[in-house]
Amino acid sequence: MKPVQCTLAAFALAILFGSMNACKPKNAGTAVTGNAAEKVYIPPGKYDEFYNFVSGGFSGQLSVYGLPSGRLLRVIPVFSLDPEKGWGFSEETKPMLNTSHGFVPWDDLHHVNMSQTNGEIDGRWVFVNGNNTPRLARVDLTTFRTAEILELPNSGGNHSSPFITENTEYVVAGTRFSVPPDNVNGDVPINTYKQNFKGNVTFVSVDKDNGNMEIAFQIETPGVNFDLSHAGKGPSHGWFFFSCYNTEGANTLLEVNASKNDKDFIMAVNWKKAEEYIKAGKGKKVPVKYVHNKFNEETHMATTETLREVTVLDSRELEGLCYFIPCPKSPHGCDVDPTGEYIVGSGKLAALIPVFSYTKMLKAIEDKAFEGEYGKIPVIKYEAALYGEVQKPGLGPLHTEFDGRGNAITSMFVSSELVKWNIKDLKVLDRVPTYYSTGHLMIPGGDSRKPDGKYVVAYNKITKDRYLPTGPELSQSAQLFDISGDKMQLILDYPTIGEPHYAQAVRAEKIKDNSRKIFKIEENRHPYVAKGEKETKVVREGNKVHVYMTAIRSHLTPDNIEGIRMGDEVYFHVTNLEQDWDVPHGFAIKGADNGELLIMPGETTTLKWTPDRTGIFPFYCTDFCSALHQEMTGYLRVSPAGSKVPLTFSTGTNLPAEDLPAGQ
Ligand code: RUQ
Ligand code: CUA
Repeated sequence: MKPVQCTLAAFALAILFGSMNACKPKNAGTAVTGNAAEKVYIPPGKYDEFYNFVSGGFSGQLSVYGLPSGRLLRVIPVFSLDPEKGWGFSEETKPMLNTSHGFVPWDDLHHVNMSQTNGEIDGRWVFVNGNNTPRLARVDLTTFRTAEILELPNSGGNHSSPFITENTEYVVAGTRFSVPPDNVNGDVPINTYKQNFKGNVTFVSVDKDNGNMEIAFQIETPGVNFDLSHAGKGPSHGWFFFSCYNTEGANTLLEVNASKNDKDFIMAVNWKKAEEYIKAGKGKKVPVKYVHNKFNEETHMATTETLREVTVLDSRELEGLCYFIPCPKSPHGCDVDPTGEYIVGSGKLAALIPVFSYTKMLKAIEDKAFEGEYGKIPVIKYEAALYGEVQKPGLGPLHTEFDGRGNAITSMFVSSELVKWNIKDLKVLDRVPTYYSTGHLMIPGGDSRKPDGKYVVAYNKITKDRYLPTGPELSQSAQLFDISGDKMQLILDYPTIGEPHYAQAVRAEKIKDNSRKIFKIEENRHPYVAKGEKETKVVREGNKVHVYMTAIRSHLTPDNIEGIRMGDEVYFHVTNLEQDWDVPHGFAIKGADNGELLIMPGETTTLKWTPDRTGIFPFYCTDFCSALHQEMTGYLRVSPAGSKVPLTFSTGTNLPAEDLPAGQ
């Protein structure tokens, strides 16, 4: 496709013909200029300045890049199976992917929000959302592993999530799809949307010490689609803002029927008020079913708990809880500036960006400057809450981040560009083309009270001609811009894993020294641990056989196992005895239909294996751990069901008869 200059007409055509990505900037081939290479070059052996946590979109994982180099450091499986780490393959991690619908090993991970203290990113946890089967996850930044996954009831898609308050009191989850609540009969005609479908936003509390999540309460709302959100901060701490579309209540052909209203809404929620209502017993206990999965670092095991009740507040009955602010044309991003005073709504189909004032909103509520109600919730007059509009910013504004110097940068999906504007006078200051169709953008700390306004990264949906072709699917990309001067300067362009949506970054110092190196073997409380080779054994319990195995450079104990029979279920519980940083061992056995294991120092991990034939089955370590890694192997013998071969196991002693000393 030839790049075309974007005009409003082209924009309209793009919408009409369903190709929202039809507009491409001119001179798409423009290369980086000047001293760009120098600005992103990290010499071998030196560290990056920032960790950048980037959503993997439909791949369900989270990836970690260094900035400014753009080097991929890690992929963290969350709502995904990962053969690199055995995530979702080991018996210990499988429960993490349980839901009330059963094992759901794949989801659509969009947004990343890091924990904050006093409005600053503190480097403790990253929260991410599962968009399809509604879930929230918390990743621990000492281990770079998913520590917890919480399912969300009364929701149908969890897009407006996970956004947090300035002291990580709450993580929120607004449902993308309104649906009949879980406790009513949902077997209703789809075209009764307006009567039967309800919206819902969930406030999940986070334990200050260990990060554990719990649903504090939900707020039932009229049936709109919640898109994105951000918490108030500073003076507006205590409020949450959610963008909503489909205020038309359409249930079919939304691209037309949910795009009719000139304005949709930003919903302002007074969550301090919600807390008061909860205290006063105004919440209704509602029967639901959802699961909560937690990984325990001492037992090295995940557990699933099924929960059956939530407390729901009714936004239509409880005064002062929710307000709607009209916002032009299907708002997407909903972003609050570092001072907490300005709320930016990005209407994807709007030709301007409205900026609302928190102070004016409060005044409007006090003066009852309402233009009416929507589903019994007061609608504040647009002008009464509006600070001003950014005129002609570009086409298809999606998301806004802040540089901490009084400026905002907004991503333009349709006109493929980043646009910098001043928050006070709402004047556009600079624009740069992106390649192409930018979704989210990210400034380190750019949604916090203290942005680190040195770089902005654009996360692009389409790369077309940017990289070597790779078949029908091309890579998505990230583009790094230096924003320390007046003009944004493109300095790096690199492909990403999966489809990046939101991302966050933080100075490396906030994380790197807390990085965990090993699990202490003496603290291992796995029920099948072997804390030394002396504790290794093979135990038969009916047709279940438990192998307590250890791994250390460069042998597995036991490495000869006989007496396994057809019909057995064999559990290899492998403990890595190493107590050194960066010395994992792996485990694989021929015919395992269940993948392999990767075991960190001091950890125990289990592979379940069911032999499907008799014979000899080699097993081995899959991680090249020493010069004698190729020797880190063993054999297992499978005999027919009912065989009399005794159960034996050993390492180093099962020698051929002719090698044995006389008399043995
Ligand atoms: S949404 S760009 Cu979830 Cu904007 Cu992705
Ligand atoms: Cu252990 Cu290779």
